[in-house]
Amino acid sequence: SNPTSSRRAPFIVIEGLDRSGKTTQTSKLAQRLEGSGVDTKLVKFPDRTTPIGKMIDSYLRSASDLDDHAVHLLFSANRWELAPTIERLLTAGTTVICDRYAFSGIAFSASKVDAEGAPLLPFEWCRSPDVGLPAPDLVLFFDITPEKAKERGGYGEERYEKEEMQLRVRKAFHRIAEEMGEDEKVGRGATRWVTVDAGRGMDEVERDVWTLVEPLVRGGVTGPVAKLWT
Ligand code: 2DT
Repeated sequence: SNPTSSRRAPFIVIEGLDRSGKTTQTSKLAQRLEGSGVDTKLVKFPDRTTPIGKMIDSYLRSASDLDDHAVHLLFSANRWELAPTIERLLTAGTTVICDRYAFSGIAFSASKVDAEGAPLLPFEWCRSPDVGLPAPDLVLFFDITPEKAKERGGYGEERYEKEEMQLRVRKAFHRIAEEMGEDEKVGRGATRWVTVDAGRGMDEVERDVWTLVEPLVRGGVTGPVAKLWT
């Protein structure tokens, strides 16, 4: 068999905290790739345009209420509904750049607490519905201190955009970062996790992102798309 026939495009996820500049950098990256002639598809989760995404959107804007378990599963289902498309794109040679993924799914849901401050959803329960999703080849985690985030102006109006919640989310992301960096048992598999200091200037961050992404895109990836946490 021809070894080059199994080469495919990389799946790159950008994760991070609110006010980290994640969305700006994600679209800059996609534009820069396209500008250099790389076939690129930018995706974002939650994808609020699908029927499931519309339920999520309504929940996030507090226009509706949903059980915490139910909305967690909707976020996951919103990824699963796009999973075959992502896999098809990668195999066809299109680089997929993704703004948020399953790591946000865990970090936010596992950070929800009751009136006494006790977690509402166990960490491992939060992970399970996303096990087996297409695994990213690279995750760039945009980390920013609460102080720096504050300097950039207040959070928005949506349900999770509260300081206490954001602090817990950051801790949850750090737990995930540790696992993805070191723990073979959770099956980080082929995914490379890199923490990016997003508290720096926009140009500096952009330079770092490009240095990490460019070689991966140029070289492509060998073998099929891996399954997350398996
Ligand atoms: P945006 O501000 O990026 O649109 O995100 N979230 C996101 C979850 O709680 N679970 C998930 O699986 C995902 C992808 C993060 C809207 C909010 O939704 C949160 C912020």
